[in-house]
Amino acid sequence: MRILFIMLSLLSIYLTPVSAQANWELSLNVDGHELKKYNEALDIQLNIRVTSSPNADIYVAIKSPDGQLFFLKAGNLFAAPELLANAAPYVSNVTPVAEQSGSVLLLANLPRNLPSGLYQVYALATEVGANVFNSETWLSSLVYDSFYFINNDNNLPIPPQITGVVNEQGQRVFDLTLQKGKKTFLPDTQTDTFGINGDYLGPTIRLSRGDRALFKINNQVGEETTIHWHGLHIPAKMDGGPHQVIEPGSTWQPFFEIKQLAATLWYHSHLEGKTAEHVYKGLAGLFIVDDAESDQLALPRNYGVDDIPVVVQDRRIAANGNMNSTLTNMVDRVGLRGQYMLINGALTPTLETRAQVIRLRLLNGSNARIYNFGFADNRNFYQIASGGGLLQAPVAINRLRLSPGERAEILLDLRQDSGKFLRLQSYSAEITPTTIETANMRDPLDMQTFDLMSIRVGEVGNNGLDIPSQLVTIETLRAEDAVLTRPFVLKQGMGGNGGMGGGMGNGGAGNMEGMFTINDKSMDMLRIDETIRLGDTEIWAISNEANMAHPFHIHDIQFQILDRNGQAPSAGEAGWKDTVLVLPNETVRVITRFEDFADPDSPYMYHCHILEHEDAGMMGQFVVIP
Ligand SMILES: [Cu+2]
Repeated sequence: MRILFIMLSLLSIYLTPVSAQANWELSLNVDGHELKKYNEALDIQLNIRVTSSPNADIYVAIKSPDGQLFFLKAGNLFAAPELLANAAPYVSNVTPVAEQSGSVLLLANLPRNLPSGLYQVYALATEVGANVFNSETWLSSLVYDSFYFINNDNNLPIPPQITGVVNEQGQRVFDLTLQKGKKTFLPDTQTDTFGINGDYLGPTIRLSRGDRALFKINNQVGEETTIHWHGLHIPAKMDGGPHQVIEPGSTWQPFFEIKQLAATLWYHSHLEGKTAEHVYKGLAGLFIVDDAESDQLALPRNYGVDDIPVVVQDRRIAANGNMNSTLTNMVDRVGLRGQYMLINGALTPTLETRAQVIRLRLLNGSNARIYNFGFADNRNFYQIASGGGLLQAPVAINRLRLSPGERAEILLDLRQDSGKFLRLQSYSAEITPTTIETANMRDPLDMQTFDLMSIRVGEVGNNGLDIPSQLVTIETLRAEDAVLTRPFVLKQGMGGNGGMGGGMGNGGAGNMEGMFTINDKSMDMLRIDETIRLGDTEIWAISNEANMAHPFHIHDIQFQILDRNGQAPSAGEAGWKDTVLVLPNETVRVITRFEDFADPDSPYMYHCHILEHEDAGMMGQFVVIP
């Protein structure tokens, strides 16, 4: 039973109580969990106790998320009511009985056409015939309960986890089929998609440091594509970038050993000029690496139970289900962003979990949108890993900014939250002034807070875990060990074919080819931009001279941030990373060591991880030579 309280502040705009005589004592209870989903039951219980007469009018009203007040009206107490937009007693002239209770509203299935949000329920007893809006004769206090409604019944899908089948050579063998699919994102519609061993996205690949893996990647999407292993430290020939094209109908068989720390990585299409379209359609999946040290830590590790993959993607979906990735206007220069939030491929879903410490592995798998994660109750959570591995210790935060391509792992302490629900949101308005300086390049969500998913906490769990105080020791790369500092200047121009001068004209996005550059150059598959000696430690100084933020990704290696405009990185960024967001007017210096793999003939990529920018040429190539 909820604690009842007088809602003077909230309801004072509707109701003006003067003297509560408290002869009548009401209590309200919305039965069950605070969060109700489409198709679930709603049962609003009213309990009435009376200490003395007179008769009363009982009012019960529901306030919907859009602020409308609806009054329940029934012939008798606990009979099925009508809902009226105008003030009316639920039941008039009720004769006092010592105590009675029952349902005032009982629905077997909540309909989908109700708006999502908080529903507030109120009850009150007044003198018979009193006008509830200006009564001076309340016979009870105003009582209140609430529930939160989500107008879908999507549970968070958990991508299947695969560990491969060991062959005679001791390799773990993975069969991946890139295929066309159809998927229902919006109710009653179908969307044409690409997927990996499924309709949309792919399985979570799970391997440990020291494992040797062989992938058999069969391309059935009907056109060329690639699969790149984002964040993996592997030979350039196995990297799956633009040079490792998989022809339609053929099978690419990369193999490599896992030679890096435990981390949440991912894989996705990386075809020259078509990365955005292919990832948007669904060619992506998670790639989780474990190691002996991380296996020893007291962290949630039960995949899909207390260790939850969370792939966040926004999508622009038309009412008929079509996912259109055509760039049309000034806003689209930021990259393709959509109004719908898909988490693991489901529209703003709900994770059902237990009241215990859980781990979320967050991947910003969007083409262009930057998220500023937080919870609606503003609670703290604990970042335990950046993209390339665990941090030294959990970092308590209530906001986490992740740009496209970046990952983070967080712990959520739900031990006291049985029966509650959490809403994971993006507090985008808090960061957009720094990430998109030009107001007319912002989309409607950029200056808002919006829901990504909810978490419904059930019974107390039994994983017995706490928030640890320490995690791992990170080897710090030292600036004085670097043989050089390589500058990378990110710029936005008018572009060769696109932008103001050509393409769409009139400030459209149109063809953005050449609009965004690195060191004044646009990607050329035949040009090697940087040559690096195997074993060298280098500083890369990435400067953003454009008016929007660009996430900079380097293949092959994990780096550490030395500084942002001379300032040491935040604790959550003081670990291994392969993608870093660089704000306008910011220079980020990162340091890394190029180890293990040299191949003068096969380049690795570095690029902006806004996929539309990458496709438009904001990418370069480096080789590591012996
Ligand atoms: Cu960019």
